[in-house]
Amino acid sequence: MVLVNYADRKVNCKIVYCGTGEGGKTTNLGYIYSKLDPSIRSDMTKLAGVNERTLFFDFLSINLGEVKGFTTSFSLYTAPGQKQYAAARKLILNGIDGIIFVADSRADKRQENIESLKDLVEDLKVYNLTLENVPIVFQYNKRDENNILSLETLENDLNKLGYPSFEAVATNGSGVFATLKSISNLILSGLQ
Ligand SMILES: Nc1nc2c(ncn2[C@@H]2O[C@H](COP(=O)(O)OP(=O)(O)OP(=O)(O)O)[C@@H](O)[C@H]2O)c(=O)[nH]1
Ligand SMILES: [Mg+2]
Repeated sequence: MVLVNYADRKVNCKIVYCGTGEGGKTTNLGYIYSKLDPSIRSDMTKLAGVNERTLFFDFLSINLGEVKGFTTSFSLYTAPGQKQYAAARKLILNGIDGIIFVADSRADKRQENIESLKDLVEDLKVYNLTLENVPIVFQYNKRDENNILSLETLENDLNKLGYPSFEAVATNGSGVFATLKSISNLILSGLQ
């Protein structure tokens, strides 16, 4: 649910990066942080444990300026992908307006991607949300790796509803802003 403050004419949208462990969610956020002017973004909060794996979430806020007469900001979060952090993963979905599902393109991650999406569908039910009623964009990350799944396989496995999807190499930023812009457009176009 997009938080709209009519008195102050402010809109805040919550976007969560979801997907399998080590798929590149934190890397996406780090790239966005590194490229945006400090005047329009917050500091990046990282709650990471060993090996930089996300424990609870990462957070970055972006001020987009005026959109349709409202001061608009995005709160970007990453969910922890590791299996054992199911509770944190569920909590972070509270109040979301859009999801970026980061899939790991490597062939040996095929099942993990599918399971991660299945878990997401279950977690969304807690908030009365489904893949049909919450905007989602898919990002097929790690396209620079050697043994990767074809786009067709990834689309068939994950994107059955035909949402926008992007190839990415988050480590060099390729596809990162295209993905973010796409979910922003989906959310803002739903806000009439
Ligand atoms: N080759 C390659 N490596 C990547 C890419 N994106 C991320 N990585 C690497 O994959 C590893 C995991 O990336 P993270 O961004 O920490 O993954 P995550 O999805 O946040 O993982 P969790 O926090 O455990 O859920 C890191 O070593 C990254 O440098 C990519 O596009 N290509
Ligand atoms: Mg992470």
